[in-house]
Amino acid sequence: MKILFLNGPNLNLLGTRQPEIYGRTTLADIEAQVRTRAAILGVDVEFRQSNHEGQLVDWVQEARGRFDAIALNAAAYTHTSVALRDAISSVGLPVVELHLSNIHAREEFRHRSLIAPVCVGQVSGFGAFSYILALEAAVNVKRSA
Ligand code: CA2
Repeated sequence: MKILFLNGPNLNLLGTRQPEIYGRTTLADIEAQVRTRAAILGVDVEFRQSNHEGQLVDWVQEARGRFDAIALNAAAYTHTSVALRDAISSVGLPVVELHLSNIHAREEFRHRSLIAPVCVGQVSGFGAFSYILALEAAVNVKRSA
């Protein structure tokens, strides 16, 4: 089984700026943690990050036939991107929405996720552990299908 992790804009800055909100863990640290858990679960993972909406749309489209599920931290595009929502709804793969912070406990504009209705579920608020939970959820969705 192969799970694709996609990360949206500014997540490349994790661990280097605003540690009071996003912590001191870098995206590379998170990837290492996910890889450790993936090995235990016996699944392959691929990790990507882009600041560009179109690139994320391309990656979602291209995942069909190459991956079994997607774990997606769309970052700010969560709240704005109809294009990403349309890509998710047509890819034919389970997509797990994930966030480091609890988007429902933050500013009003973060409460609405345009992608939530086309994802299998949402993990939000557990910091780096949200990625582990999203991995577990994606594997469970596929194994119980
Ligand atoms: O909590 C999350 O994972 C978010 O997806 C993070 C996004 C935010 O727009 C979403 O509402 C919730 C922001 C990611 C920006 O990450 C930074 C990391 C360090 C410094 C600055 C930004």
